[in-house]
Amino acid sequence: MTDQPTFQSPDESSPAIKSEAEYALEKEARLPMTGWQQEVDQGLEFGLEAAASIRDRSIPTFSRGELPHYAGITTFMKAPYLEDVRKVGNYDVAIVGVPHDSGTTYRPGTRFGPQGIRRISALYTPYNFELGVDLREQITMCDVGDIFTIPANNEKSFDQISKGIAHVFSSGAFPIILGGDHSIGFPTVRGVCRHLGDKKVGIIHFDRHVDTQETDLDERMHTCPWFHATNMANAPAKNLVQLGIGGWQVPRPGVKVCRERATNILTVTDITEMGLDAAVDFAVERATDGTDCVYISFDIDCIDAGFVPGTGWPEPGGLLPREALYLLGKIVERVNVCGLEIVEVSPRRPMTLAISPR
Ligand SMILES: [Mn+2]
Repeated sequence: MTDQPTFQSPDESSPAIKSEAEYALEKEARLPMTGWQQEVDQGLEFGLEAAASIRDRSIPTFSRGELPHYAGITTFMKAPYLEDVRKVGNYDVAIVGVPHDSGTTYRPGTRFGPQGIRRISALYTPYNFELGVDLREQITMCDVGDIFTIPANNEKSFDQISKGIAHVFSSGAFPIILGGDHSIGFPTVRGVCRHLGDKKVGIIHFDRHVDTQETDLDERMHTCPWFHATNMANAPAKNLVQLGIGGWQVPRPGVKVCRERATNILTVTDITEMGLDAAVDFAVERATDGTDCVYISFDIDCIDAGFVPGTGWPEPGGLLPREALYLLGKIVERVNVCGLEIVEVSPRRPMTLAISPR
């Protein structure tokens, strides 16, 4: 993505102007097909060769692997289900579900987020046109299933989540976490911090809400993760970046904490007026200042409620999906990401789900 500039301004002295699409076509030609061939071979071995009338002999009798997209067992993007989590370190990336919504202060349902995201992820291929990447060819990925959360007890659930994320992180596999409500942001970061020693982590937080108050309804709810995360020495508040904040659902106790701890907030208007690239610079500079890695917490409600009605606290006025995807894509190119979570997906509406696996 960074090897070539795209959308160069017209200049008669340099006739070789290329669009993003032209670069994408070239990048695809450089991608191998090895992983695809392995999947086909294994499909034929495990799933038996197809009936005689099937002309495409790469098709097995029993669906194995990516195709058809409506078939099969719904792990995330049909990655192999890793039953023995002790072996998670054999993979580059591990998908971890956290079906916890007891931290919700309004609409429950995000306990079904991991299932919902997995289900809709079957719609996606591992290849992305503009990025010129094919996950099947370039990384190994597994789905370790879900953390066993305790529905009536946030604190016990937090302990389970921190232990599970610490296990994945320390194995060397990159954790991609499917929430769950945003209360899980504290125990996920705590899990990463357990293996950071004296290293520091910056947090980049996409959200309409600040999520920085100490307690809400007398407990550590989904309005509270960053108060507690930034109490840890490994996660300084000065490296907390909060993108897309605004509207009529931001609790004043949280705003007071942001002011006292000097977190780094951009509203949606800030982002659109300074421009997406300047917002990326802001986020990267603040999150990496004195830190060793960056944790990304993506609340689906940072996107306008018209696109993502299936969430715990839908709020109008958020980012467009293309803006959020652009910001996320540019940020992860430039920082050492140590974990990524997607939270507050409450799978009631298809569009919320369609955006969440991205
Ligand atoms: Mn939120």
